[in-house]
Formats: sequence, C-alpha cells, structure tokens
Amino acid sequence: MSSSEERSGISRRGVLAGPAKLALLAGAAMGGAGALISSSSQPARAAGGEIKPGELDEYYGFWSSGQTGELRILGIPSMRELMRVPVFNRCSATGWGQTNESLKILTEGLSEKTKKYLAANGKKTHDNGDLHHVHMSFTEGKYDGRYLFMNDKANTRVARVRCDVMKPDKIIEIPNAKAIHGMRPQKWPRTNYVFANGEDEGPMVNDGKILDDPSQYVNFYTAINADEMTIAWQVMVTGNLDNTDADYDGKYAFSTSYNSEMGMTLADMTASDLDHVVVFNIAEIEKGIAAGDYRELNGVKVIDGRKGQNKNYTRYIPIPNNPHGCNMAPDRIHLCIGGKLSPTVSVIDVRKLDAVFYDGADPRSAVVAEPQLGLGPLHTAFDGQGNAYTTLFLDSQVVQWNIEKAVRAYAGENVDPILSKTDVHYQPGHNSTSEGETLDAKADYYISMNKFSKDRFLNVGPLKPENEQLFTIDGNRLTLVHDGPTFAEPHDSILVHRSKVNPVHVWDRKDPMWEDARKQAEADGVDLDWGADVIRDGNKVRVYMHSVAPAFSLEKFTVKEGDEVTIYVTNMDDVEDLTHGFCMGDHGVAMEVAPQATASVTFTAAKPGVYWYYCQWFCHALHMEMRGRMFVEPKAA
Ligand code: CUK
Ligand code: CUA
Ligand code: CA
Repeated sequence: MSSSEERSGISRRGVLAGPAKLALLAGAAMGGAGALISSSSQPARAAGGEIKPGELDEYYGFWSSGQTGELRILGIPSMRELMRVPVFNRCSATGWGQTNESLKILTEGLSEKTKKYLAANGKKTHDNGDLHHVHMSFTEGKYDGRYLFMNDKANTRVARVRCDVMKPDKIIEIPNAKAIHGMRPQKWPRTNYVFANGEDEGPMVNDGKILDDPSQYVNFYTAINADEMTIAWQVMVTGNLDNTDADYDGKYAFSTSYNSEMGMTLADMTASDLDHVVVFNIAEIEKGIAAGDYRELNGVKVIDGRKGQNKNYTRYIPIPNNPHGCNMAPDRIHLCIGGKLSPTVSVIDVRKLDAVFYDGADPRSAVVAEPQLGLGPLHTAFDGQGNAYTTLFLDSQVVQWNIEKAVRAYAGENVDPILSKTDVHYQPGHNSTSEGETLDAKADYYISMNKFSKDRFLNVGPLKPENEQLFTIDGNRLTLVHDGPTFAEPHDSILVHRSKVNPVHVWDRKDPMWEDARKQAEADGVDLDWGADVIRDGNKVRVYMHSVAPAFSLEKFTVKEGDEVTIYVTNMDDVEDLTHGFCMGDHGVAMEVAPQATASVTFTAAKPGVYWYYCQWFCHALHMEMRGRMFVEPKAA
C-alpha cells in the first residue's frame, strides 16, 4: 500500500463517518462549541479598523449578495457600504431590468428556450438571481482593474461588470450546464477564460425524455472567453461541480465535487466517504478541441472528460468528504480543498500534477498535506506569508494554519500546523484577505462572512440578518474590529487595493451602453444630447428629452391611448455626483440617469389622463419642481 493510500485509508476510518458528518446531516452543532484553542472576540479597537469621517478606505471590497442578485461595493476597513450594483436582480432605484439599455444586456445572452419560457410568463428577463461569487480579471496573477465577473446559480448565468462605470455590460446564460456555482477567472497569463461550474447534473440532452436514469446524467465545466463573453468550450464530467479555481501557471483549473456518487437524494450524495477534485488540463483540452475531438451540443464544443475516458483532459483526485472550497494559494504551489464533512483540508501540490497526467502517477500522490483543522471546513484564504485561514462552519471559527508545517506533518514530522483559532459569529461560509487570491496577498485584514447573526443584534422578526466581521491580522492574532449585519447575503468578497480600481466620475457621451438610442436618434433626425422632441412612428412614439438641473427639456408631451412610448432622457449635466432620475407616476416606470448618460424606457400608454413624471434622484434645491406632464388622449370611441 502506498503512503497516499494509507492516508486516505486513515481518513476514511478515522473521521469521515465521525461527528462532523453526523452533526451536519443532523443540522446540529449550530453555535459551535468544541474549540481547541479559542481566543474570544475583542472589542473594536480605535486603530486598525477605523476610518474617520471624510477619510477614504484603503481597499475596495467587492461583495456578492447571494440571493439578492446584486453586486455590492464596500470600503475596507471602514466596512461602509458604498454602492449596490444591480446585476441579476430588478432594481427600483436605477431601473435595472426595466430600461432598454439594461434589458438589452439582460436578454441578448439568453437561450431561445429561456426566451420562450419568459415570453410564456409575460416577462422579458428573469428578475431574480443568486450571485455567489465575484472575482476581478487578472493579468499575471494580479488584479488588473478591468472587469468583475460573477455567477448566477439560480438561472445559470455569468455576468461581467465594467470597472470604469461599475455597471454590467454582458450577461450570458450558459448552455447545457445547470446552476452555475463556482466561478473563477484564469489567473495566468491573463484572464482569457472565466471558468464556471455547473452544479446540478442533468440529462446530456435535457428535452424532457429522461428523468430516472442517472447513468445518462452528466455535468458541464465551462470555459468562457472573457473578452468576448462567449462560450469557448465545455468539458463533460462525472459527478457534480461545486467550487473552482485556477493555478498561477495557466496549466490547470480545478473543481470540487460533493456528488461524485451522482446521487439524486441527500442519502445518495453523502453515501461515499470520498468524493473528488477534477483537474482540467487546459492545453490538452484546447488541443482536443482543435483536433475535432468534441461533440457539438447547443452550439457549444463539448469535450468528454468523464471518468474512464483515458484521455489527458481531466484527472479525478479522491478527496474526503463532500468537499467544498477550492482555493489556490499565492505561493503558486498549493491548492487547498475544504473537506466540509471531513474536518480536513486537502492540500494538492500542483507541481505534482504533470506526473498524474503523463506518468500514470496515483492521483492521490499530488496530495501533500491533509491537516485536521476542525468541524466543517469550507473556504480558505491566504495572507501571502505562507499561512492559510480556513472557515469552520460547524465550529463557528476561523483556523489560521501554516501550509508548510502541514506538509511537514503529513510527511511524518511532529509539528502542529495550527497557529490560532478565533471565534466568529456565527457559522462562517466564505472568508477573504486583502488580495488573498492573487500574488499581491497581504496579511492585514480578514473578513468573515457569517451565515447567522442570531443574538448579535436587535430582533427584527423571524428573518434575521446575516453578519459580517472584519478582523485585523497581527501575527497569530486576529482582532475583531467590525461586526455588522447585512441583508441577504454576504456570500463572498474580494478586497482590491484602491490603486487598482479607477472608475470615472461622469459617463463618456460616446459610451456603447446607449448605442441603440444613438442609432435611433440619428434615424429620427434628433439630437440625442440636447433633444426636446416627440417623434410619431405609427403607434410608436419616441420622446427625447434632456435634463439640466433642475429641469427636463420637455415640460409636457402628448400621446394616444395604446401608443408604445419610448422615453429617452439624457443628462447633460457634466458635474460629478449630479445624477437625475426619471419616474413616470402610476406607470411603474423609473430609472437613473447619471451625469452625461442616456437612459431609455418603453411602455404602452394604456391609461388616458394626465400623469406627472418627475426626477426621482435628488439633484438640486428645486428637485421637487423637476417634473412635467404626460397627457394620454383616450382612443377615439
Ligand atoms: S459557496 Cu456558499 S459558503 Cu456558493 Cu461560495 Cu461556500
Ligand atoms: Cu433632477 Cu432630481
Ligand atoms: Ca458525496
């Protein structure tokens, strides 16, 4: 028996059927006792986390919001929420999901099947999303400030947000796959690909003919062309896919799978003591595609990387037990896999993967450490000093440990890799450190995103907020400096130094965001910038107006009952922070129009009468007076 087999044997016998699995499956152990080393949380200290009024933060925090479907921007270390950017959700304030500009982005990447479904339900787009993961584009292992990418588990989409204006510019539905969950940009040499995991298995051709034959179920790993936001290729895999990450060499990408069993029930999905990590060999997959070794499925080139294919596209490394987090360390060597039902983190040395692919080495030989850290290890963050920070969901703790010591312990040395354990409140999922997923990882701040707040705050009813906590890292001590509730859900975050993010203050009038409006104005012979025009085109009416505080260029306009009305508003104020809005009263119509932007909205005028429109974004002392009337003439009887 090789030593790696012994290791996995020990794990299987010793821990996998043990308390973590039972506790998690029973839903017990909430609130987490049983810490070995515990330093309780400290009161906020004056230095470290405090940013005085008017002072700017050192880091941008980009937050996924889970089931709210938006992106949030926080300042770190103040933890002030700076902005909410609607992405997959419908936003009342900005009109995202209603303006023609946002609808174009939300609908152009949908499949025909989904468009049909939406039409059958009287909708143009989904108005919910489940945004789990947000990551920035990389150049040579570091954030490059160009784009943010994010997933929607609920409706199988991936979105890209432009960092110059902090608005989405592309949203695509991923074909074949179901429930995009894990999602990471390629780190090296740059983000040519965004990798996206399908979490839910389905029949390869999902056309309503197969239900109860799991042998025909597959799962899809997707590489998105990050520049074009198109599908580059997909790999069909065995088992489901949970989280993913990429290496710092541009060679391999990785995904955890909690359902290697291909089970359809909870009992089935937790039946095996070992699941796996899938390793994707990017160059081999590209070669296979170029050589035509794929099948085309819904317009996508799909490579077969299932178990037993004996090709160099994938390898499956056995990992205990329903593993979850998948985090590549900035030492460029170690990939850390959170064991979830196993109290271990499995550490894979990516330098050993060549042998697994090309020399027939046992896949487990790439595992170089498997420290026992505590109950419910989910995600791991890094500080660039060789230390890792793993969230312990069941123990409600973060464990700080040293990767090199864990490797030495696994090799038989008598050394404890655990440096400290710190309580968090409560049940942490993701965590993050400053640029911890990049080569610029730093040991200054630590964020714990906790799924439960329980007794931490005033009771607001049965639905409780979540809680996120900021700690400063000071050697082996984590000091709590912020503790604050958040609405659903502080799912995941990245901290990016402010020097790498440079948004503009006002839009460029030439921005592609309102390209369609520009073309339409040209066709109508109207000046989009300074328009004050009503163009009738059959039963379509296009209303062009601009805003300069505190007035719209049209104080009234007239349409007929039944007309399809499109209103274009251009904000010609060229002043930082002078956003106007446009809200048509009693019509469910509202949108944001930021400085030098054009926004438009289309509705059918179906209610005869006088309706006031107004600026719903406070802009001026005479903001209340910034309004006008739409007159809807009744249809001739
Ligand atoms: S997954 Cu939720 S705690 Cu969706 Cu990022 Cu791990
Ligand atoms: Cu313009 Cu308020
Ligand atoms: Ca499993």
